[in-house]
Amino acid sequence: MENNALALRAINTIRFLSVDAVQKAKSGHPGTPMGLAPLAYLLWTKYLRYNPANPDWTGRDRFVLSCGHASMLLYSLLHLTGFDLTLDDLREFRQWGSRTPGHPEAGHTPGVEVTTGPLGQGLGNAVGMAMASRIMAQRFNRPGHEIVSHRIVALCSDGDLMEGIASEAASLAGFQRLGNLVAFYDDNRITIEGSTDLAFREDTAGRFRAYGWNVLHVADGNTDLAGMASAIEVAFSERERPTLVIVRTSIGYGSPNKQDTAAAHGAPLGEAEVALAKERLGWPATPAFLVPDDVLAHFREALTRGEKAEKVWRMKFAAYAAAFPALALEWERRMWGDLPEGWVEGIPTFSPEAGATATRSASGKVLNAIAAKVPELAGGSADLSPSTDTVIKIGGEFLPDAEPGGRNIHFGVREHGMGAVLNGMARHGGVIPYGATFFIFSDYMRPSIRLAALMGCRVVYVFTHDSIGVGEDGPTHEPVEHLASLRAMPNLNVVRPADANETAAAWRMALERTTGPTALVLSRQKLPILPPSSVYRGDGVYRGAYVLEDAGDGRPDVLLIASGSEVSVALAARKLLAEEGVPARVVSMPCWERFEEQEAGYREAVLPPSVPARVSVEAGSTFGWRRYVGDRGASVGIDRFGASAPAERIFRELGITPEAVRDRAKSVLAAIRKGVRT
Ligand SMILES: Cc1ncc(C[n+]2csc(CCOP(=O)(O)OP(=O)(O)O)c2C)c(N)n1
Ligand SMILES: [Mg+2]
Repeated sequence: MENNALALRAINTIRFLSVDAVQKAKSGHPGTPMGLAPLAYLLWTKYLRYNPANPDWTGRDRFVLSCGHASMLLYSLLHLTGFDLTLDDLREFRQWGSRTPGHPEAGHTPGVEVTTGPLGQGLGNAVGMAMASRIMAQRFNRPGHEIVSHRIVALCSDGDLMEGIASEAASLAGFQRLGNLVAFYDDNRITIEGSTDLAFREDTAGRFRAYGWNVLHVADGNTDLAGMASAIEVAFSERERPTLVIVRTSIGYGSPNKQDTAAAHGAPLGEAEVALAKERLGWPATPAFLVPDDVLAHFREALTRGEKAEKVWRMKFAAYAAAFPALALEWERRMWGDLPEGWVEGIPTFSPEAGATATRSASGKVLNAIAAKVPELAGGSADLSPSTDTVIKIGGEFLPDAEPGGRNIHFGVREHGMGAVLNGMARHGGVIPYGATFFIFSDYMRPSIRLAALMGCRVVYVFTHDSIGVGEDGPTHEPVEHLASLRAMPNLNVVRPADANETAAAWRMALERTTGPTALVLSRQKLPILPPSSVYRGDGVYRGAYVLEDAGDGRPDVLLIASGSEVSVALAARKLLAEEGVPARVVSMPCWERFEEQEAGYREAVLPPSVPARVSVEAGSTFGWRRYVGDRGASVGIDRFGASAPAERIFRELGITPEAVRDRAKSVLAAIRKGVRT
């Protein structure tokens, strides 16, 4: 390995592009790119397989910067190697409308695989990508035709490895023996508050070995390029286990007063210190954003290397397509993200005569029907598949020793890790991932759900046991604020179906949605099945809310708006009101977000502005319902924690009953007629 002058200047170019961009932005993280520049240089000029001219080439290695605060490291590399990211883009670091936001954002900057910043998530994403890659390899590779052979390479920091999510994901990766995964740990022993001696002194190598990882060390990640290169080569030749390469580096390397201190982490070095660092490393003081021509030419060899690598892969794929035309078509379709022709044909319709059915059970039937037609659907639960009904019966097991091709994933009791893995699978492509747990434990995966929404990942969450309907397990297991809380999240669709038929529609909506995640919120308890003719009338269910049962003449005095299990409560309340001569309309509203996407005409036809008497019914926090019930309406819901008792008793005690809804509707109407507010 040549420790030559050009390599050193290339490394310094990465360092000072990062330093100058942070300085110009007057904010950012200069120290980590300075410390990681040598490792990143080696990976991006010698070892990673990618094509800057086609960042989406499906045969590429996936690079994940888990320590997203070091974004300038990635932006510098993307610019230098010839991705569509200019020096001016780097000059615009962290500015409004720029392609170089503070933390890397997938879909925003070419070459950024996943959105990172919340520590630990990126490592989880990398594990998910490695799992997706294995799923694709098992499905598509044939002897002599290995079209899936890329690696997943992650960089992570002290903070990444302190986060619990990293432990969950790394434990799963070790168990799964993901030999296509290599993580580099930037062991700089500095975090924001100072030395890692303040809070993190564990034996990281021992910990990862215990997870089943291969662990390598590089003692000097600042200057020993040869040592790093040989560690990379060993890591890249391992196929049986994931590898962690622990690289000892110096944050702020080259900065005379800030190297190896927390001061180099999250603030510009300052003009004076920038000058000193440039002097120390033999770098011209000016101009800022200096990229020497020979250095640029050296980095831009990535373009020819990448083009060649992609061409080799394309030839391989052409031979594959000739030998296995049907598989090649499936590969293209899946990587494109298209669903197969006729995929909805097997989705069942449920007849009311079938008797009451829990929406979780209906979901299990629908999932299996879809999985039979959609081979890319793969997932599982955090150790709750018998309860969440999320096993693909014909799917086989995704286990290191099982028959290849398994699609049922056992995430173990690792909700947060599961959330990040699902995002990585979705970003990898070729797989539509789903993950299940009790709705209450959506809290344990919320940070990953948020990133799925931010990245626009097609991920399906199957959240069952959705309310006090859980019953005897009590308040620890009874979601209350979860619907409101998830509805508050942009770009997440929350669907709480009222019955088996709405559940079928919900799954369909989830799979058809390519721009973000969908949470299916399902009941443990049995619910009556609504007539399919009402649910599907006018595509109502797909519009997020629709008139399920109307006042006889279509001129209701009061609107009852409900979701999930409370739709039945609203239907019963409507009958009670009718007995008293009060015409009521029941609106089933499984998905607020879909309803908001409808044109005003539809929304007003469902919720006529001329009817101010409105009552929402939902076994959860009333927070947010005012949007639909308005100032003069009321909400029947639960603004306290639940209780441990048979479910029916809790519903009664907490007032989620037809009688309570009827009474509330009457008092709302009376108040409106008297001209007072409730
Ligand atoms: C989940 C999460 N918590 C807190 C932060 C804020 N934060 C950013 S970097 C960092 C720690 C920095 O230490 P390290 O991870 O070792 O990175 P280094 O400074 O060495 O680059 C923290 C706490 C974050 N980004 N994500
Ligand atoms: Mg650190």
